[in-house]
Formats: sequence, structure tokens, C-alpha cells
Amino acid sequence: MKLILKILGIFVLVGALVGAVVLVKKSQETRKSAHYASIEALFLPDKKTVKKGDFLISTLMLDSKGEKLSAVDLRVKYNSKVLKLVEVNPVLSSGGVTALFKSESDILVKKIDNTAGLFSLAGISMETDGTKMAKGIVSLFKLKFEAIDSGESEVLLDSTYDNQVSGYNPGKSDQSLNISSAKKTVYKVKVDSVECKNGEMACNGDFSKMCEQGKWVVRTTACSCGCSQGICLPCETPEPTVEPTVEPTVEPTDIPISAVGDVKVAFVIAFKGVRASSKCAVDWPVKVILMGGGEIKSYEGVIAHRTEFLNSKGENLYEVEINVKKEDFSPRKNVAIFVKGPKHLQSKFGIDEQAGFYGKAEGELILDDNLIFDFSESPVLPGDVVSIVDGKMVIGADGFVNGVDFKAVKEATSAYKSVEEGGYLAEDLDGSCQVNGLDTTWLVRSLDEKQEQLY
Ligand SMILES: [Ca+2]
Ligand SMILES: [Ca+2]
Repeated sequence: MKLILKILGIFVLVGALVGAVVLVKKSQETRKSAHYASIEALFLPDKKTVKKGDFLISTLMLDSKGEKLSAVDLRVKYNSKVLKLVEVNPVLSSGGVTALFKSESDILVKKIDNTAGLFSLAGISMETDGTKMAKGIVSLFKLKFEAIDSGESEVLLDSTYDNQVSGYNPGKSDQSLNISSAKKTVYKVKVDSVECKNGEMACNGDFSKMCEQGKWVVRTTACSCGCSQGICLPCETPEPTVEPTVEPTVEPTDIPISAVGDVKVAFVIAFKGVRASSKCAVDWPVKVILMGGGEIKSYEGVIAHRTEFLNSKGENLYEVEINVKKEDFSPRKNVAIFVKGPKHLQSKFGIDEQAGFYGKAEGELILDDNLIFDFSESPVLPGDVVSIVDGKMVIGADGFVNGVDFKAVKEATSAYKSVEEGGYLAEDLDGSCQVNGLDTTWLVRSLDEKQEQLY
């Protein structure tokens, strides 16, 4: 039996329903001319992106544009490859909710077809008092969809179906309302489930993990003294175990000091994460310490000049050059060079072309005017941004990369701290002129080291 007949049948039963609430079912043309007003159909929310496997609830509503509504006969269409309609429930009017239906018995048709992606619904308002009939934004149904695959699905009234809404038009034979769609409703399903927020950190047992591009990346080295909130806990700092002073094995005065002249010490380094795009890492000042033969000499504020050359990781090479006077530092062999960037942990270099950590005491470098050492494959690690002075966090390195430095970079990230090209921002570890999730990543890598190399 045609739905219209069913509805009419109900009217006959109800008898004294207000006015002639009739769904006028004529040919398309006559029906168009018969519409006495226009209303809009809308689905809320009209846009949403969900993960595969998630549920999404969409409410079908009618904006009656001030007209009173009495009955609906509609078909909703969706992409059944992307969404599965798992449940539909009428919204019932109560309290502050404006809905067409008062009870389940007002629903005449409620049919889901997940193969074709169609939902048919029809129902009628049993309100007999014309002044109380629903108008305004009128809720009809809540549709619960399951996101079954990646893609996009429009949710809309099926235009191939003769959707009808009848209103209350007392004294007139014309009861049909024209329906247009208020907005295009599109629901998107992403198959790449986002597990976490970028930059977020957590622990996985003794391993710390960090969120990169929506996925957890667990670090390969376990924290040696436990993990808390994604940060390896500092171990109880043992007193630095200085090797009992071994008698220097270097034959004294291999070259008589009197014969030693001044020497030019030159080398190239790289700063972890500083690449061609880092426009705020121009000429960073570094501290250089020479150590050897029981002597130590420190040079502060030495400018590392940026070059266009890159190391194997695409990081820029910086040239450093110091003129070492013989009276300041006399050893010319078995020398170690320590370098500390403005927000970096101090690194030790003991051999030319060093790639990685130099684990030995002293060093093996020979100082000679004609040599330029290449330390660029072992970039200095950033992250020592702040220290604690009198219980307060202040900008400035303290030789440690730890939770306070992490906090500073995290806060600067949330504040979107940035600086003009060529400027300097302590928390901007890779000199990209802004503090973002990547800086947090560099910091986390430095947390592995935690402390600078002193010996
Ligand atoms: Ca620090
Ligand atoms: Ca940055």
C-alpha cells in the first residue's frame, strides 16, 4: 500500500485532525505549483571527520521557516561504502526540544537499507491543536552511523525520491511544502587513525615515546633510571668519577715548548637539526675548550660561521677558527676539543672526522696551521635552553638537558613563539625562526645524553 494511503488512513481514523493535513501526491509539476511555502532540510553536524571504526551521530532536522509541520515522507541517502547506518531513533518532543513526533507510534516507516545507502522514514504529528504544531527548527531523527572505511560521504535527502513534507495551511487545500537542502553535509572517514597529538610524550615501560605525525614513536634506548611522563628520569647523579690521575704517558717535551709557536686551530661543526631552511641560525657563538697535556684553555663567544656545505644529514657546516697563542696553550698533540653551542650540550671531539661519541680520555688531535678538522658528522645537540636560578626558570644553559628545558620548549611551542628571519630565540632549537613540535623532537633526542661531555 502506498504510504500516502496509509497516512490518509490514519487521518480518517484520527478523524477530527486539525485542518486537512494531506500529503498532496500529484505529478512533479503540479506538486511544484502546489507548494505553498519552502522549508529547508539539514543534517547536524554538517561536517565531521572521524576515524574508521568510530560512530557518528547526525540529526536530521527541518527548518520550517515559520511554517507549522504535520507530516513527513522522506528518504535519506549516504555512501554505504564509507558509512553504515546502525541505528535510527526519532527525536521526541519534550521539554525544550522542538520535534515533529511525540511518541514512537507517530513513526510509520523506519527502514534502513545499508546495501543501497538509503534510509526511508515517514511519520505524522498527532498534534490536534494547530497552535501547538511544531515549527522553527524541528528535529526528526537521530542517525547513528559507523565509519566503516576511509572516504567521504555526503548525507542528504535522496533527490530521486519524491520527498514530501506537509504543513498546516488552514482553510486551503494545499498542504505541501517545498524542501531544499540548507547545506551540503559531508562526513569524512580517515583510515589513518590518529593515536596521539604531535609532540605529546609518554612512557612505555622504561622506554619513552613521542608522538610524531599522529603515531607513537618509541625510542630504542631504554631510560636507565626509569621513565616518567615521557621523560627519562635523571639518575642519582654520582660524583663524577674522575679517573685517578694517570701519569701522563706523553713523553714530556716531545717538542720543546720554546720551539712551539702560535697555532691556528680550525674545524667545522654542525648543529643538530640546523638545515638550509633554518633562517635563524646564522652565526651562532660557541664556547671552545682545548684540553691536553694537563693544560686547559677556554675560548668564549667564538663565532661559528655558517657555510653552504652540508653534512650527510643535510645539516649546514659551520666554520670555527681560533688563533691559539703558545703562552695560552702549548700542547700540539693528543689534544681534545670541546665545543658548546649557545643552547647546546658540550661535545667532545678527539679525532678528525669523528662520527659519534668519543669515549676515550684526552684526545688524539694534532694542532697544525694547515689542518681543518671535520667534526660535522657528530653534530652538537641542542636542548640546554634554561637553568634554574633561585628556584626560577631562567634562559641560559646549565649543562643539562632535562625536564625544565623540556617545559620551556613545550611552553614556547604552545605560545607559537617566533622571531624574524635572522633573529634568535633560545627555545628555537633548530633555528627555524619558530618554536614548534620539531624543536621538542630535537630536545627529546638530546635527553638521551642529558649531560654534556666534560672529560
Ligand atoms: Ca638546562
Ligand atoms: Ca624551530
